[in-house]
Amino acid sequence: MIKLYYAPGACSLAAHIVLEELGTPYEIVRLDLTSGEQRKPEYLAINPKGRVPLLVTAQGTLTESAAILAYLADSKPEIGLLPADPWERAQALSFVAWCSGTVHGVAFASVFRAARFADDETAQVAVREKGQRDVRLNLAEIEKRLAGREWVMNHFGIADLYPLIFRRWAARLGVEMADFPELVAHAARVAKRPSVARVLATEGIRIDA
Ligand SMILES: N[C@@H](CCC(=O)N[C@@H](CS)C(=O)NCC(=O)O)C(=O)O
Repeated sequence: MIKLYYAPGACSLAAHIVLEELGTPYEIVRLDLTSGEQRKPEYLAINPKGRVPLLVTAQGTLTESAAILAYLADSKPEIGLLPADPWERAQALSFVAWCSGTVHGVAFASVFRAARFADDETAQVAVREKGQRDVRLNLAEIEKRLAGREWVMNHFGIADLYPLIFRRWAARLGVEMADFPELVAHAARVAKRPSVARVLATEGIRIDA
C-alpha cells in the first residue's frame, strides 16, 4: 500500500489531501520536525534529503511535492486533479513548481529556515526580513491569480493546495490576512471539501492558525 511520510501542517499536507481525494487506501507516517525526526538515521536511510513529504510506492520512493502531486493525480486521471489538455496541464504544473521552488523554497524558507541561506546570525536576520517581504510579494501574485476565480485552474486540482498551505503559514507569520481576501476565500473553499476537512482533522491543524 502507498505510504506517505508527513508532518502536521508542513508542505506534505498537499500530498496528504491528494491521497484522500483519490479515495484509494494509503498509510501515513507522522514525523515530528521540531524534534528533528527527519534527521534520524532510520529516516535518512529511506530519504537522504531529510525532508517531508516522502511517498513510498511499489516502484520505489519519491520526493519533491511537485512530482508527488503530479504522480498521484496521474494515478487516477478520471478524477481530474491535473488537467488532461497539455497546455492547461503545463499551466497547472508551472504554478505548482513556482509555489514549491520560489514561494516555499525561497520566501517562506528564508523566514522559517534562515540558517539554510546564511551561517552568520546577523545575516540570518537580514534573510528573515527579506523573506517576510518576499512572502507578501508572492502572496500578492497568488491574490492576482485567484481574483474572480473559484480555483487556480478551471477546476479544483493539485494547483489549489499550496495556496491553502501558504494561507496557514502566512497567518503564523503574522501576515495581515485582510490584505489577501482572495487567498483567504479560496482557502476556505478548499477547506470545505470533505477530503480536506478529514485531512485537517487527522493532522490536527486549522487553516487559519
Ligand atoms: N522541495 C521539497 C521541500 C520539502 C521541505 O522543505 N519540507 C519541509 C517541510 S514543509 C521539511 O521537511 N523540513 C524539514 C527540515 O528542513 O529539516 C518539496 O517540495 O517537497
